[in-house]
Amino acid sequence: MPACTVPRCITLVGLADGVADPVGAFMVVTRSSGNNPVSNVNVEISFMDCAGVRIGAQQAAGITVDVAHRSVRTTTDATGAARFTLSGAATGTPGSGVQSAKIYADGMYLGSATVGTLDLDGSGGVGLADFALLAADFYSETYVGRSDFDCSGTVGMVDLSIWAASFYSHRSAQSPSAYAW
Ligand SMILES: [Ca+2]
Repeated sequence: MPACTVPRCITLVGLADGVADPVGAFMVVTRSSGNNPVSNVNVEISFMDCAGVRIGAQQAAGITVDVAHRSVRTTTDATGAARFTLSGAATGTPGSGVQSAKIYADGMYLGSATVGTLDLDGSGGVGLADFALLAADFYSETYVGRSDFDCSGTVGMVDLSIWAASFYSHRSAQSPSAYAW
């Protein structure tokens, strides 16, 4: 679809009291060629090519988790927006690279996004064990998408500050209780 808006970065977050950290909110907006919003479009985020990334089995109301296709989906509202805040984590090993998540609207490819994970080891929410992994990514010679929260193409000081803000907010204090994959 022309004139659609897709994120370049997706950040998987932890939870607090069972609610996914709102810092991870993003949306895909679908518009017609006449630039009008299109409602009831099925928007799917595919993580099939995102090695080292896992998604919480239980997401917010309205978001369907498709285990077989390693994707999540929801439909656009009256403003053409499909809204997501996804709980998830890295597997603890570096994986997923640049623009690895693929975004589709009613099966049509719209674009792709880099996937960051604030909870890098997938347990205990966002904590100091994750910071150790983040620091390793920061010093790594190899690009690591999971720690590139601003999807700049490198892991730098901005990413460290984004992670620290999450840590101190305590809104990602829990990891998902179960993972879809
Ligand atoms: Ca953790």
